[in-house]
Amino acid sequence: MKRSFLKKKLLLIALLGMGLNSCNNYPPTDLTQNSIIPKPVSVEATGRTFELSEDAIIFVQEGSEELWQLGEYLVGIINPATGFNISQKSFSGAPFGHNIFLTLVDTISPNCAGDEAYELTIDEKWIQISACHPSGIARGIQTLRQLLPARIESGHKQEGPWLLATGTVEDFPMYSYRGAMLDVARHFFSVDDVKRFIDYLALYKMNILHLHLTDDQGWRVEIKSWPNLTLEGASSGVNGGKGGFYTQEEYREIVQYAQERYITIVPEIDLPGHTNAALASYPELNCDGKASAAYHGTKVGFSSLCTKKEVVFDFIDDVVRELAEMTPGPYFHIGGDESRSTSLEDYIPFVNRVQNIVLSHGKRVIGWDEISDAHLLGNAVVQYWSNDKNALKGVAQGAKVIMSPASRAYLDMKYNSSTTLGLNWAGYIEVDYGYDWDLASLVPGINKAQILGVEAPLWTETVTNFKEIEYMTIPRMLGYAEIGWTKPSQRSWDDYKVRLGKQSDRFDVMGINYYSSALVPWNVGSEKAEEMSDGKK
Ligand code: NGO
Repeated sequence: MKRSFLKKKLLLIALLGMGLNSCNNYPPTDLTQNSIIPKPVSVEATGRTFELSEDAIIFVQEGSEELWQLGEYLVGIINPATGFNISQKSFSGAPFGHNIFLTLVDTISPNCAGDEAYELTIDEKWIQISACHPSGIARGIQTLRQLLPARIESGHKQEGPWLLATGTVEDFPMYSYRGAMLDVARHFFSVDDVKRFIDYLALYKMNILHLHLTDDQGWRVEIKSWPNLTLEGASSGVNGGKGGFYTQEEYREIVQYAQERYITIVPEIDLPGHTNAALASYPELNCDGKASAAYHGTKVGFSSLCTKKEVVFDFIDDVVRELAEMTPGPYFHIGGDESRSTSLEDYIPFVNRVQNIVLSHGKRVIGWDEISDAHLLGNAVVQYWSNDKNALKGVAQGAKVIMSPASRAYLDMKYNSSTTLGLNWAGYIEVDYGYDWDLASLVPGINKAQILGVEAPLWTETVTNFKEIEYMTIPRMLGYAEIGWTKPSQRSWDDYKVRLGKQSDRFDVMGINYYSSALVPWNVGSEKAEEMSDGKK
């Protein structure tokens, strides 16, 4: 009895939702009325509707293992909520039937700008995602996902129909590095938490997850040649947090999960400061040869590896080697920030030597903007977070810059004075303030050609669980995704806030604990979505 009443109620709500929608776009016929984030380069509508039905097949162009895996990923997006049993098959040739096609081509319109360019065509009969590289197909799949009704995000069967407006999306990113950072050192987060975070990045076409793996409060990744790092150094956390670490197997699992979503993991080992956890694990890394005590506070700048000892460089070489072996991406982050207990005289040769170690293990160096004091080698990258002069010094040495200005892009800054989580040393970052700026006009002297992209770091001194990660990250992260992808001339807060508001249905179905800023016109349909998530939130 109760069940059928609930069913009827759901149906009524669904019909009501459709009724509300019919005023604007139901059934959907106008693809330009989409709410895609990041905003695509171009969207053209052809005025009709495609219905995804249970007899659809995902046809994957034959001969590409990567495409086959992407087909599998798309099946995983579609089947749970539709209740369909769609499968994938290899094919070559022109699209037909009511199917979805993933196709690699030599060129697309406007061109194969970068590896992530794609073209999505929704015909009345079929859907096709074409790209020059599998990474373009991966991004196109996320666009298709965003065009499907929000209830596609539900892990269990929902009522259809599954309708999409027809037309074409042509798209490619402005910057090649678009990411977020998760500090797993101050508070530790499980492999499942990291995977969920990766899922959120993927949905908005971010392609980098920087993991801040070590700090004063904890060492979070197993290094087999230096076992005490995790036997001792992983058991602490801020305010007596229980700590934890990733075994090498778990780290590889994270890397692979990210890779399947075309996201690169950037591991960071913060050096020579922010190293108390290492100094507590191995006395020989300290200048006085005595192990330091575990640290549970939140002060910065008090620790330093003994930069004059050879054993310190043996240690770094082992750590970089083991991590580099498990990291297929091109980057290795050496930290380098706030080394207030290391004199500049010691800091410069130290950073120079560490860069060589990283290069010898085949990786490209990234460091916080302070590393520009050293002689930057190879194609080092400077991550700008607070000091314009440092970033400019890096640029003067030919380095590329990742833009992570604390006052605009730190996910741990409070939204406003009533936000309970987070810090405010760099100011408050409301959703509009986090969105409304441009990478290439923030620091005079640093322009587009010198910028690799954008990264939004989430430091976790005050963030203790995944719900809190969500609250600080969503919705600001979507803004950084768009800043990195979409040309400034195509972006405006007034246009963005409407598209952002329409994401709330999706957030609700996904059970995301987001910050519902009063500046955003959140979607009126969200009540319906909440019902469908079974009150998951
Ligand atoms: C700084 C500091 C981190 C803090 C963070 C807090 C950098 C690069 N170093 O950013 O250790 O956790 O601020 O906002």
